[in-house]
Amino acid sequence: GVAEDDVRTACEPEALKRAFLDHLLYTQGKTLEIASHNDIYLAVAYTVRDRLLRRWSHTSSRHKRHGTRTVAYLSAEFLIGPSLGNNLLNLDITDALRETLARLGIDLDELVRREVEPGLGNGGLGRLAACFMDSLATGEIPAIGYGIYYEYGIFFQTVVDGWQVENTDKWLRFGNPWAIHHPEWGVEVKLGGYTEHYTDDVGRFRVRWVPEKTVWGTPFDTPVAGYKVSTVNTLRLWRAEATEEFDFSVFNRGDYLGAVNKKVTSENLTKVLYPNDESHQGKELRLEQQYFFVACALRDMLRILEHRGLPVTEFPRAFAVQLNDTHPAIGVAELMRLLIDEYLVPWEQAWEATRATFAYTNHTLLPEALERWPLELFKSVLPRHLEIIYEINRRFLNEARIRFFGDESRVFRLSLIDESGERYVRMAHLACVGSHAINGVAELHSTLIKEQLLPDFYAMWPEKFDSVTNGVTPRRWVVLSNPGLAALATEALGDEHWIRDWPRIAGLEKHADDAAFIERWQRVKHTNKRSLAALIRDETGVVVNPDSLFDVLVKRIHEYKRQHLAVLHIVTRYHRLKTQRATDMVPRTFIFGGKAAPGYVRAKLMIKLITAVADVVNSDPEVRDLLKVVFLPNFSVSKGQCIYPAAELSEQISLAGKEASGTGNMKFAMNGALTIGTMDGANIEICQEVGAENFFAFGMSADEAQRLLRSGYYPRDLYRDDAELRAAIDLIRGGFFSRGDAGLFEPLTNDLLNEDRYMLLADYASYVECQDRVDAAYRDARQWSRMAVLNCARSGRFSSDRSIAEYARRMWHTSALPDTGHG
Ligand code: 26R
Repeated sequence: GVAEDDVRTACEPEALKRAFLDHLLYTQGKTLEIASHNDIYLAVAYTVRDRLLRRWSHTSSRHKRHGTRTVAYLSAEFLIGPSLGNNLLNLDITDALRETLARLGIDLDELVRREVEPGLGNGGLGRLAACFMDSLATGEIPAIGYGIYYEYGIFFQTVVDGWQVENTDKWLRFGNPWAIHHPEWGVEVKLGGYTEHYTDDVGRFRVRWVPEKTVWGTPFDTPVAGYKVSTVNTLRLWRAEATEEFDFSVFNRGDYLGAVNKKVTSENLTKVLYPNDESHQGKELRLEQQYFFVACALRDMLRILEHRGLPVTEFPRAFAVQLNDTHPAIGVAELMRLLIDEYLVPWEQAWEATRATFAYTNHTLLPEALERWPLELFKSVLPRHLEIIYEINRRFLNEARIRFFGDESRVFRLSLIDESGERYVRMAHLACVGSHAINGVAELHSTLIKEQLLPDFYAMWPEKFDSVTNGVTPRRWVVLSNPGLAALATEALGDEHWIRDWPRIAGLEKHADDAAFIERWQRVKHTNKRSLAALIRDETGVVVNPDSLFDVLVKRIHEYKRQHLAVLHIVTRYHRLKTQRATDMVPRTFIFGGKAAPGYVRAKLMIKLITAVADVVNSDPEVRDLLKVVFLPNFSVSKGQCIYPAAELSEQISLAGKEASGTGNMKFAMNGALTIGTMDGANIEICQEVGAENFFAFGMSADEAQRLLRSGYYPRDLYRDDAELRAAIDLIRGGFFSRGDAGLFEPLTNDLLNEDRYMLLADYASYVECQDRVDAAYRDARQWSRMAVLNCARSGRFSSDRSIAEYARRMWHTSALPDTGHG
């Protein structure tokens, strides 16, 4: 246990005060009188970190002693959000520290509010990895998250004249107190060059990889504390540096600037996160990033194995490696390379160990998001891995030929190499062949993987395919984000067990008809809405009415997510207000947020469309309070923490079959927003859990959408036959929202009329009709709140604690190693 707490780690107010003042002086070199905001923040953070590290060292030695299987979660993204509040919560020292600092005249809550967050992820996939790290630690499952320590995270979004503008995210500018740099655990990573095949002095066939360059990877460790347990796991992110030997060799030839230049090039490797979501381009640097962190991670695991005195053949008993999408899938070939080339393990044995080690989670079905690397590019970066992939493929396809006797077309489809045109390495196929388990992230998504994405693999190995519905951590997304709701839940349920056992939130259900409870619930929601209104005013200047219905759509901007369908609905409402006496309309505030990939022109135009409609609607006096539209810039974890608790209606309107799961949908439901959504991803499961009568479902099912597409889809007919739809589209394409510039939104409207890949027009009427039912329901405030309570109370399945328990049992074959306090 944590028995021997000393002045550096004790959690009483006196010890905290001492520790804080010590850090202020001896780490920051300041006294309270001259300390800046950032000095104070850093001294507080170091004070908290000391307490994490004490537990962390206990956890590490416990894990070493017991030698249990450790989960290695490999992810190119970890979108962890701000750390201070979360660490205080999990260490259970928020109140003690708040009081201590208050006596020194310091406002802890302001430090928490102003913390800059590391944006080391794009969206759903990166945030899921962060929720999983929280649940792994809380479940006391030995785990290490491996990823990249990007110097610049996801760009900072501003909106200028209604357009997205990207700014570099210099999150490290004022220092990062949470991570500890460990240069002593650095590893060398080879890149490029060629291979040599030779016979060694005892007559064995060997391969030597002669790289073009090497880079040096060093880890930055962030301790990840579980909620009120003594387990502290590790998030280990790697930064690339130039290798010393390399610099010297160039330097010695007298080319100083050349040497420095190469150094800069090496360090470019981990400079910036690729801001693309769901759209893969074969960029060399991205492949290098992926290989870099995976090579570092596997080397690190081998170091740990050795440290524990275990032979390399024990690898799968020591580690369960989870591939978060295909971004780390090169790990399959890298582990094979390490085992056969460096440890001289025979192929069959190496392959068995590799498959026992890896499991693969798929996060998208969109064809443009599936990673494929042009063969020539792949070969130039990873020549040895290409040879190994060829050999994996040769053996695999021989197996397939026997299994599917005479079916060469199936063999062609299964191949790790796409040979239908220009040749590519198919990363999903590599991940699939090299793993013992493959899963989708919601039930529908997992079914579609089996039936449509990888049907030939499913035919070959049905037992490998599984489904784990995503989840989100109730610590960050309820306790931290929504303290009002947390207090209410604790009072109604009589204890705080629900925080670690989210299904207990079901206990709120029996209060759904209790008038006093409902009144308090409404007060909490109203307070949250006022905070969000203040944020909106500060960031956009728009004043919104906290008594209006807060209707929220926040997520990455993408055509398949159909933000423009929400715009068509808003324009329809506006049109009604201008042409009819629509006096019974419920006042609404439509709140949008989300980033567009910088190169995704169409998505950026969607942002411009939202802001253009907002400008017109918000300044039209005739509309009064009935309609307000805001685009809140730079949607992030911090913004999410303000937004989800204030939302009343959660917009989840992707075309059915396109959104793998969605996780924002869960954050909304937990905070008591009702969902208006399609039968897509985890929406289906949310609807099942909360009951169809508490969920606004609309639109085609995935099946119906596919059938319509196959039978011939003619969006222009829908436009012709629906007067309201026609009016909305005509307003946009006529230039009404663009000062008469009819050309501005033409790329969008023309696409809707002619192709409409995501079938907005097919779902439009159903969506608008459903929104009218939302109005009707909102008019009865009591009844609405009752439904909101039921949404929260019935969200028990959507905690990431449940997801992690499923992975642990079914994929990782590992369980909790709790700290009993007896060593
Ligand atoms: C550029 C390319 C290779 C790339 C493709 C896709 C880069 C990043 C992504 C992000 C994808 C994989 C992603 O975030 N998918 C989301 O994962 C969430 C967590 O499982 C799901 O909830 C969400 O539905 C899905 O879109």
